[in-house]
Amino acid sequence: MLPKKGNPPTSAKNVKAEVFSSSASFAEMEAIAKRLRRHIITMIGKAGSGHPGGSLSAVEILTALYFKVLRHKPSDPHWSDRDRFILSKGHAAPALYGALAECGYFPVEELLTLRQMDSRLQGHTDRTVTPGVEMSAGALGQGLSFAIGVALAGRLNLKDYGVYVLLGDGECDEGQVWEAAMAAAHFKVDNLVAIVDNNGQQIGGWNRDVMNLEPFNKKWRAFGWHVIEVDGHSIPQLTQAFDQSKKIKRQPTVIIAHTIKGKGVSFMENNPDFHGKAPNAEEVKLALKELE
Ligand SMILES: Cc1ncc(C[n+]2csc(CCOP(=O)(O)OP(=O)(O)O)c2C)c(N)n1
Repeated sequence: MLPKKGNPPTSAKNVKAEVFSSSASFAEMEAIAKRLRRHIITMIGKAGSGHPGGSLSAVEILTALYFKVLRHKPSDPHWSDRDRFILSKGHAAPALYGALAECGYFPVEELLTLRQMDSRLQGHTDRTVTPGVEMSAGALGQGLSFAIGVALAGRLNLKDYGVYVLLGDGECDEGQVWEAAMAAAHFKVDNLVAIVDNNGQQIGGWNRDVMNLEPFNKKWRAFGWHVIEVDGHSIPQLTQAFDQSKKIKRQPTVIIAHTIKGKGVSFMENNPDFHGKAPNAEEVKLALKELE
């Protein structure tokens, strides 16, 4: 099934029918971030499976992008001048679905169909069914390469769109990430921004125990990238970093966003058990109470 073009906006409060403008205040974006966390807990709890930890850590990054940085049109997901957002860590699909629904790509109520048969919202992203999803993902390590292709296509087609790609830090264990990092610098892909959700953990625990990435910033710099480090839960710092990235020419930018896995729910924070486990009914209740 092909994605439906021009889905009508939903009842969500922040929906605008045309190009999103950058008018949301920081306070409004913080409120949106809280709603995204509630969506993540509710939809994964209902589905009975999914990845809460790495979805919750990415919430402010997605909020800043979708409500401040990206030029996009929820009423026309295929608009050719849109900025592209590519979720390379495809298991964080619930966070992306929440942001897309809040923008009006599809109804917020549809979030409750996560992972059901025939739902447009599968456990990992599928660009052929979900309005607003740019890449089918789930096999880690591929999004940066994909994003370079999209960015170079923009350059060839004389388009001025930006390409933003979100990677996990554990995902950066993949060799393909570093081949892509080399290629982006070599081809001076300056319409590309990579964001690393640097929550310090992956599926099997702390990165420092599984595969140490440090000195992470120096690695990116050595590969020819402009590096910015921010608190990945600070929407002001994130938006400032995205602003700065637009001024960097003839070099790709990476934003290393320091985050907490499971952010916002005390018993999920820094708890690898909730990497890929759904909260049970009691845990959903507790989590939603914390997110009031
Ligand atoms: C190629 C590939 N290998 C293994 C997996 C299984 N897997 C899913 S999530 C994950 C950990 C990813 O860690 P990270 O990128 O840090 O994600 P986050 O902690 O932000 O959820 C792994 C190994 C996968 N999806 N793809």
